[in-house]
Amino acid sequence: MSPKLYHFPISAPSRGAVLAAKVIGVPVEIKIIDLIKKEQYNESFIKINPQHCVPTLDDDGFVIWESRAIACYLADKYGKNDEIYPKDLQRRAIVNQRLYFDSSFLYPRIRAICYPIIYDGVTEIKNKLKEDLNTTLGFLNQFLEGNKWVAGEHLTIADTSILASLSSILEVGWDISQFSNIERWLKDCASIPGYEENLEGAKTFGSIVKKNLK
Ligand SMILES: N[C@@H](CCC(=O)N[C@@H](CS)C(=O)NCC(=O)O)C(=O)O
Repeated sequence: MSPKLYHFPISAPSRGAVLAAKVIGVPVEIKIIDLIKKEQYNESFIKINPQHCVPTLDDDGFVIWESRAIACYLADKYGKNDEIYPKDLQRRAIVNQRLYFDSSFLYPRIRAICYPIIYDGVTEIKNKLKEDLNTTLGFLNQFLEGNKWVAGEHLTIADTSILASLSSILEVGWDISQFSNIERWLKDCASIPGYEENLEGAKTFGSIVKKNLK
C-alpha cells in the first residue's frame, strides 16, 4: 500500500514533500486538503494531524508532518541509493544543515513577504524584508559555489526542499540576477522528477500574491 500524502499544491512545504517523494521514487497516494475551503479543519483530518497542516504523511498508520521530516523519513525508508539522503554522518549533516537553513531562514523570509500580502491587505514589500531575503539568497548562492547541488555533488532532499520554497517567490517575480550560482542550479533543477508539477503550484501561489501587489 502506497503512503498517503495530504497535500495542497499552493503550499511550498507541501510541494517540497511531493518533490522529495518523486525524486526518491516512492509512489504516494495524493489526498488534496483544500486550504482555501478550510478542509484542514475537517474532523477526519484533525484526527490524523491535530496541528491541521499540510503536508502530512500517513504510511500505513504511521503519521508524521513537517515537510523536511517527511522527506527524511521517505528517503530513509524508500531511498534506492545513498545519495539522496546520505548515510555518511558528515555528508548527512551537510544535508541537514541545508534543510534547517530552508526551514528557519529561507522559507520564513519568503513567508514574511508573502503572507501579509495574501492575508492582511499589504500591497508593498518593505525594504527590510527585501534585504533579509536577499541576504539569505546570498548564503544559498555561497553554498552553491563550486557545488552542483546545494549540499555538494549529488542531488539530495535539501535541493527538493529549497526548490519548493524558492519557486514560490520566483513566481512572485523576485529578481535573482545577482545570484549566478542559484540561476545555474535552477537550470539543473529543471530535470528533477516533479519539477513541472512544483512549478504549476508555485505559479498559482505567485499569481495570488501578484494580484494583491501594487
Ligand atoms: N514547517 C511546516 C510548515 C507547514 C505549513 O505551514 N503548512 C501550511 C500551508 S503552507 C498549512 O497547512 N496551513 C494550514 C493550517 O495551519 O491550518 C512544514 O514544512 O511542513
